[in-house]
Amino acid sequence: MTLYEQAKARYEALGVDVEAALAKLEKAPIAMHCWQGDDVRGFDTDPTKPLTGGIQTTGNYPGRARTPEELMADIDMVLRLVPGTKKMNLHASYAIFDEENGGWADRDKLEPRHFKKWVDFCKQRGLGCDFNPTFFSHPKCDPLTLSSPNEETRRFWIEHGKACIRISQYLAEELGQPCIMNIWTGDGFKDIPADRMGPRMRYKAAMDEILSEPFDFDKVKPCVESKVFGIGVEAYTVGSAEYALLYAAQNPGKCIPLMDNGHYHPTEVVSDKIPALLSFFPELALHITRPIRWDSDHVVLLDDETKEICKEIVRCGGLDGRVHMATDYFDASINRISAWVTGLRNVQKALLMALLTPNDDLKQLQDTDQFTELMVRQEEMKTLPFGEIWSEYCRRCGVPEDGQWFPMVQQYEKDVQLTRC
Ligand code: RNT
Ligand code: ZN
Repeated sequence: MTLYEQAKARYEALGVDVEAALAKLEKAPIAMHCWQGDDVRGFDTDPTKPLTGGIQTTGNYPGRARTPEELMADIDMVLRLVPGTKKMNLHASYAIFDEENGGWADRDKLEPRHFKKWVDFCKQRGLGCDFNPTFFSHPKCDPLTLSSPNEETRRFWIEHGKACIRISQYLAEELGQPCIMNIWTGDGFKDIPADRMGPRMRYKAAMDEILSEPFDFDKVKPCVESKVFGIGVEAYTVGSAEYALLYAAQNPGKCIPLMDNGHYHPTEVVSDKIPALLSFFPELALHITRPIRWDSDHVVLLDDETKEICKEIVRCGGLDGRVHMATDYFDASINRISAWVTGLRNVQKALLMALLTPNDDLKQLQDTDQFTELMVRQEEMKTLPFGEIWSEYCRRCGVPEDGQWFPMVQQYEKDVQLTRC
């Protein structure tokens, strides 16, 4: 018996169908955020200007992708090292301008043609693509966007949102997979506001206008992402948790809620919110990240909360299309490819662990008040030979096992990334 077969037998003794788990995981799409590769800078504004919107990358590790070609090459490297079904996740600021498509266009004037190169990239690799309007790092942030009291500012950003709906529809149609289009703004105030409701009413009206742009909800899934605070907007964010959740609740068939697990108070957990939301919403979207003390967007580790989030995704039927998963983190202090790969592989690992759990049996113990046995069984799961199943999964997906991929990143860093300085 191989090590895999031995490990498989251990899980099967607990009633787990290992083959079914592997097959299910391989099909579950995870959207890979393009912005880990270049520290969220994009290609449409001056890359030397700092990020705005309350988000921040820290670190100046060498090798940042500076052009679409470099970013695509880096993404290709990541795709080779991460098992399972990936899709791309682009921000509008990653529009590619060239002479053929008329050169630079401002965000309110973006068109599908500015994403044609990404479509070609995705088609060649069989990937779907998610999308995000970019309401930050732009001179038209005053600093508010969709909630600005300035009519001209608001109009500009509404037009951006509508343009992004059209681009999302184009991506979905070209690639034959739904496009999750996430609306997040960093709108908020550093200090105690005098009017908390006005900005929210303006944001709501602006969202209504954006979503009045025609789209097919089977193809384009607009989301709204909430946040508790950001750097420079410590006192108040317009798109708070209640605001975003209720906006989505009031717009069924038009908007779904997106939870980023860096966007809550430190003792709140998204794992518990997943079943709460799925009790009401047919679908929800996630940004999987790792907050340390605040929304620091650290690389996702195989930590307890990541595992718990993935357990809830699996148990609540999330892999059957109800939960749209995406990663969202940006670490500029380590090799960016390694950051991407580590986080994406960890999401895959946590999902596999959840799929290798005898969830029905454990539920049965809970429903029959057998909490002593439930604790023992759950604890014993933790020392099963998971690594052998994971290695087998990597082999079947044609990607390197743990221990094999990092030397490839080191080589790529030497050959490619370090020549960029
Ligand atoms: C910011 C939000 C948002 C961004 C990306 C770049 O706190 O999490 O999702 O990280 O859109
Ligand atoms: Zn996010």
